Amino acid sequence: MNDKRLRAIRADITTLDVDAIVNAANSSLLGGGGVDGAIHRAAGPELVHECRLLGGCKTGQAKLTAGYNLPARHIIHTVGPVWRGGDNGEPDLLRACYRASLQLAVDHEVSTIAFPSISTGVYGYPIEQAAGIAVRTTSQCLESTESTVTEVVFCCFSESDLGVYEQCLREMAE
Ligand code: AR6
Repeated sequence: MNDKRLRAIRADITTLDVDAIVNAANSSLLGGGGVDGAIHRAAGPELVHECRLLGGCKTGQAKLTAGYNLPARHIIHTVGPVWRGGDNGEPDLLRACYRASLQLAVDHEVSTIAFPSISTGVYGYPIEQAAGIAVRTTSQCLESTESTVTEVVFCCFSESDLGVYEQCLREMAE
């Protein structure tokens, strides 16, 4: 299946002019390093004020805030699993992140959305496995629901990650 709504690019996710960007957050939702730190810096201090009211977020779940100073209207914060070898429910939890984020996107009538490569930085999830889950789960979600989403961008930070995502998209198209 060749889903034309999905594509991968190399970019800083904070610069993307989409309806919603997804943040690879931690369960406090109060900021951190990596893409989370970049999003908080670019959105500005009002973001953490809103996040404080949300009461955190469990692994595999997602919560939505405004985008503040970002071009994106919304930020969907999700908490990916920490990689502990792969036998501790990590694939199910990572799938749950994509599902929960896309459900929130539909609930808020989001049309264009960008995901970072959740869990594959500090949290150590192997990129090949994580990218496969990202691409397949997203495609399934768009197929199975009356989705408002017309475009999903997998926003990679490195050239090598982009290569992995492009390979996954090609494999799905075969
Ligand atoms: N735009 C797009 N992708 C980025 C950006 C950016 N500006 N910056 C980093 N990445 P990570 P995780 C990529 O570590 O593994 C935080 O401290 C990065 O290269 O940000 O889910 C949170 O608070 C990698 O490919 O998220 C949590 O404590 C991907 O984003 C913890 O890290 C994810 O790497 C979450 O760890």
